[in-house]
Amino acid sequence: MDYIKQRLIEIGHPKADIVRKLTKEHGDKVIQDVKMGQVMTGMKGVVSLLTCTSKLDPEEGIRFRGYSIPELREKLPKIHDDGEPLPEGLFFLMLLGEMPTKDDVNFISNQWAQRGHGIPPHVFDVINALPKDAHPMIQFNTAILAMSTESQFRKAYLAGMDKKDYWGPTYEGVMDLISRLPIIAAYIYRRVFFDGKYIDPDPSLDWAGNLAHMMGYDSEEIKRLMRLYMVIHADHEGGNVSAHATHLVGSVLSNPYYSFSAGMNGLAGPLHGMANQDVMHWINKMKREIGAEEPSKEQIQEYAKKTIEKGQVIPGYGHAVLRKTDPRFLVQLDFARKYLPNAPYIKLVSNIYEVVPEILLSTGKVKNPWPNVDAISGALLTSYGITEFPIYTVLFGVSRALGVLTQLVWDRLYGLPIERPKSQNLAWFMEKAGITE
Ligand code: CMX
Repeated sequence: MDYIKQRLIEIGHPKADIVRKLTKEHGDKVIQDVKMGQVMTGMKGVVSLLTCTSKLDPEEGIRFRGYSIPELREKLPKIHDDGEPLPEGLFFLMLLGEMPTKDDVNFISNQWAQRGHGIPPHVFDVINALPKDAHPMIQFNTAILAMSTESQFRKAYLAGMDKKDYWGPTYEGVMDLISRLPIIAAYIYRRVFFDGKYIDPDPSLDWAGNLAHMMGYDSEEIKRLMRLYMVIHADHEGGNVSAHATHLVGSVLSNPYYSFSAGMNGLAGPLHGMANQDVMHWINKMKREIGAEEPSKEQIQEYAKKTIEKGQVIPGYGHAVLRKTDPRFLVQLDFARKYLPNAPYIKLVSNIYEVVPEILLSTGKVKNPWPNVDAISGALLTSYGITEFPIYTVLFGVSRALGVLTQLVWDRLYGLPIERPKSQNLAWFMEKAGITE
């Protein structure tokens, strides 16, 4: 058994005892009242999930095991001192709750490099059977499901396994799956946009650097961007759709591939991860309709107002939890200002940031008028020549695997049971409200 699994046992088993104690000895404790409005608006604010990998504060934004994004940028191991943190380190931190050393990061990097070779050939056949113009998220998710033939969890379950041991084969599946996602993502990218001219992984590169390399980008700056991108999109607590869907499906002991695939179906929605490409569509449509490469702030204002009047959302703005500018937006802006001070799309995104919040506020209903992670990520990728918008959500998905699959390992370490909230019909809610129609 490798030292990470050993450490998971040392840390995880006492925590699983606490979860059992909370259930058995404190199960009747009331922790929260739930309001009618919370149920009707997507369970906002209802505490109903146990997640330790990250915590989202409405004002401050995300913290991963207690560390903010600026702190991660400072403390997580990097390849170059002035570079960006390695996602391998964030995975270690989320998994074990401990800041990794360079050796820890190298261990994970090597594990993923080795395990990446194990993609069975039928997975590529399955991708190739899809039309080339099938959205990359369809191809990505189909490949994830096709890879579940490799699931060690199902084999171990059928062989007969103590409940306490479920986390072990889950961890193995999670490590395999994460190692293979960049290869799958790059394969889809090269298949759809570069006539199937594939690029082999470079064993000397880290996980995110290799993704950039296999996509066809070898500059150090793009690799830095990819590392940052993979870190900031990795996790956003347990209640976001991709995390919650992964957890929900995982709660019936579906293997990590099925569980993650559920999360990726959720990520493909325009109100979640698909927003990153919708932002670019919105910007380009605005440029076309206005007939200007660099629309003025007044023109952006007008266009944003029109979008709202048509009953549409402005992609990249708003959030179900956040009530301030997303720190994931700010860190990307910081990166852009350092490396791409004159990029037209970054200037445009900055101008949009200056005018759109006021317009959203003026609607009187938008709870958070500020930009989220998706408001700028596409502009950054585009500025580096990665102009194929449909791949953006796939990149988000590769990163999101780090968080939601770590959560899945912990779900199994804690021994969490099947998730089964209660639903009621409309008459029940009307009776509670004391109304008849
Ligand atoms: N543009 C226009 N209207 C918006 C808006 C936006 N960016 N954000 C919210 N609103 C509207 C909602 O549609 C809702 O309108 P109705 O009352 O008419 O239904 C109203 O404002 C209140 O919504 P809210 O409570 O502020 O926001 P929700 O928690 O319901 O939704 C989110 C959050 C992210 C889905 C929403 O802000 C949105 O649609 N944003 C645009 C899409 C986007 O950027 N999604 C990515 C989020 C980050 C991610 O997961 O990747």
